[in-house]
Amino acid sequence: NKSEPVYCRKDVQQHDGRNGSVWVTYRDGVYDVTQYLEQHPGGKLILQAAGGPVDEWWKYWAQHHLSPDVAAALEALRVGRLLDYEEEEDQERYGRGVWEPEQTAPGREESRRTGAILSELPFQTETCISELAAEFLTPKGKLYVRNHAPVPAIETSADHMITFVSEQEEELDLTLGQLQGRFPRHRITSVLQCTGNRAADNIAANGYGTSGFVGGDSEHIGAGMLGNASWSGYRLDDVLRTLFPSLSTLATEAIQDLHLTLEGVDGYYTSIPLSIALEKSADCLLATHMNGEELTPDHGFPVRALLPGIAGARNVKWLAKVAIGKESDGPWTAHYYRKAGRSAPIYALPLNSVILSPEPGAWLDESKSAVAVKGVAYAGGGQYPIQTVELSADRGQSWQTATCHFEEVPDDDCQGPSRSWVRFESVVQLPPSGSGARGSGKTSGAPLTELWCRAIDKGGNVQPESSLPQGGYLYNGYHRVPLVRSL
Ligand code: MTE
Ligand code: MO
Repeated sequence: NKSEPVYCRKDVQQHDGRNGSVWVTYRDGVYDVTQYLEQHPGGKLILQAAGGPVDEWWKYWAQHHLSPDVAAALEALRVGRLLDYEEEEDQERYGRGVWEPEQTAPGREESRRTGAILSELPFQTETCISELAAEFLTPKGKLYVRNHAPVPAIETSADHMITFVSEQEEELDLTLGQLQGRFPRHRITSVLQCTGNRAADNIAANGYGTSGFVGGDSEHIGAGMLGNASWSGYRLDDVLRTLFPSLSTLATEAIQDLHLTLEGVDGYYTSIPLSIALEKSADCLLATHMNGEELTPDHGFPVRALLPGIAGARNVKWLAKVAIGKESDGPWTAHYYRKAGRSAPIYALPLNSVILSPEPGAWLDESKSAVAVKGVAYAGGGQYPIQTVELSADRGQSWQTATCHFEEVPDDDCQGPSRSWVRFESVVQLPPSGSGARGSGKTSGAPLTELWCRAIDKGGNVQPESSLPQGGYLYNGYHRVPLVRSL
């Protein structure tokens, strides 16, 4: 379009949001995104690109590259053409230091070995089920990684600063060294689970499921965006009540209205109800260590929120700011990680259990009458700990009780119900060959049977046969593992 206005980079720079209008450039286009700010799923985060090229920023929040919607939305906002320029000169003038290419973070090689890589940048993995079955405490290199952006380069632990904000009192900057001098350390053993774990099962049951992961479909997301570790650091309730004494004078109703926004150095932020953060039995931590060792960069070095029983998405890594106030209006609270119909943000994880061995599709000798089964069960954010796990080899007609191992970490300081997983095992009797539940058994590769498992908590709650769609997240129906007959 020849009649289109032409702009140089300086012109675009004028529209960096400070004068109320926001322009960005993409390839040879100049776009006025001012009106779009309200609709943008990422909210005002787009301001990070204001007055300059949006590509760099897209590289950072990588989901944009994969969505044709984004390009279409942008094209509608085109106001002109960008003048050609020397690549080199642009680098110098517009290079933004924060978006350095990601370093190979320590521990990442092991993640590559033990997990299926969902994407390299941002780095995302799902741990292989066989790796999860091996230990009670998932080692750091085996815990799934779910990043939304590049890992921020943070060198220091003791000097790393967290800003604490409340509406009532003055803002406080405290380094981890200062927190260490003021607060006792505590250890909590807990599961960490991505809201999108078991997305494939959700798709099979409900036709829709999402891991929310950046870059593609979720049909392959099994049960490996899950791990169990012993986390240590400072209790969030301790820290907040000490730093903000006025919290203790607030009425319960006033607390009910407040939220705690947790913000990471990478720019990711989300909130949880303040009542959860202040609840002793919620056992929330500002965690600096995992299984007795410093966090690795991928898991939030030097400090992350560890919120037992609460969806992984709220467990903000590389914590920079902790603020009491309104519910976050950021994308990861207001747009993603919400319940059915986007009705409300997801917080608590549901009661769940998964079979870790045998793996789906495992071959079973036709002559065998029993199979050894192993797995894990956890209470999520529920009120009651795990009571028992049941297994079925005849599609729910009969159930056999598994043996649960209620392991404990000796110095665990958990005040509420255990948020750790419970490992279970059993030798499950298979229905006699030829019975309907085992299939005809004559075709090579035909499913022989399915193993099902379900967890029951001490309050009598039973994991459901199939769970309703929760915005595509949090599937907790019976875990079903198809087994295949051998020749
Ligand atoms: N915190 C920050 N700052 N940035 C992130 O991208 N991802 C969240 C959460 N905290 C994320 C974050 C999501 S969706 C999950 S599931 C967990 O971190 C994953 O933690 P892990 O990578 O240590 O397993
Ligand atoms: Mo997640």
